[in-house]
Amino acid sequence: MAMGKVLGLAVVGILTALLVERVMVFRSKFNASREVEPVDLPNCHLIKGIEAGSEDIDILPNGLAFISSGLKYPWLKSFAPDKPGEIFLMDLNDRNPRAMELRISRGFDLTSFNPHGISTFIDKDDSVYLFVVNHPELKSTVEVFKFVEEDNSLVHLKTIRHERLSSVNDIVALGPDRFYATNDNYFSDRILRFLEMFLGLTWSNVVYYSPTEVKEVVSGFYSSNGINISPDRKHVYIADLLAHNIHVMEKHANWSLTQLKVLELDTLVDNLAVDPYTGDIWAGCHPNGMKLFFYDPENPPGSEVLLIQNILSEKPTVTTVYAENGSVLQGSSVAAVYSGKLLIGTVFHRALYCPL
Ligand SMILES: [Ca+2]
Ligand SMILES: [Ca+2]
Repeated sequence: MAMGKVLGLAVVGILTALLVERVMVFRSKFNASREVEPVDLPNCHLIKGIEAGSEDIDILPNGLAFISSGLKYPWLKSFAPDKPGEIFLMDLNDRNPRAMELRISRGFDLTSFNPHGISTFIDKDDSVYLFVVNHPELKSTVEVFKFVEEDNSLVHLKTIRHERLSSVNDIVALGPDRFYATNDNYFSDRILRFLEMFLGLTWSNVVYYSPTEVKEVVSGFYSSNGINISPDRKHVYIADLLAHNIHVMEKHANWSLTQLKVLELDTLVDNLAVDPYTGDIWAGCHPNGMKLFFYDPENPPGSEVLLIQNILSEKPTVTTVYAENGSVLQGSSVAAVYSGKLLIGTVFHRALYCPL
């Protein structure tokens, strides 16, 4: 056989081996073969009026819950692709809490509203600010609203755009004008995002934003997703969706972050909620990422809620509070509690209310 043919065959062989290896790593990053062991909670019910997602939920210490709904995002299903997104409010002090759509002040472009991660901030004067990651035309902006409880409305204060905020997934507010944001991918283009995930690039990061300084504070994630802060505001928690873990970071006076530890889990961790009273972390997780990203109504993505206690200790406790195969709730992305009531939100499906 000619030398050229042998070489050609060797090259094809090596490329095939590399591709097979890539596919296997990709499948393990997406937990492609995992099926959930169901963990049931009694007396849960689906929340009326939420049909096209409840990707992120943030509950104020007084029991008012904000819910972002209607996300349209590359590689993700939408049940209402032509309907603008919305923000719902639920008062968890009510005996039978209902989800009510918040009115948004005039002058804000509602038709392209595509809300994703959210975060609240309570100022010294008790003003409540709601920060919302928005994807108008699939770009990334952060919208800052002031919540006016008297008339159930959000007054739009400003739109923040920045080249470092290129593919924002979630944010955690640090003040009325500053936040940390996760960029879940380096690329925002649909095909390039797929390649980024397929090749296993760790180009995803976390950015600090303020009016005077914008900087990358951590990088090297496969896909940084949910971000939140401890009640004493000393530690920041960052979920890496495709690495199946949560990074515990120490926050410094200049807003830089250094890593204290990483908690490894067997699920794709999405948003993180922190109980303001106990400091417990509630994680909305995707047991099987393949079912989430390649949606099949016959075999839908399931839901999984983890409760993480004493994360700073030697042995944090991880409890599966709820797990389900998608016959009730598809693609849980967030879980948050207030006074014995649990809300579970999803990327594009419905939302669940569970008394604990
Ligand atoms: Ca959030
Ligand atoms: Ca998220």
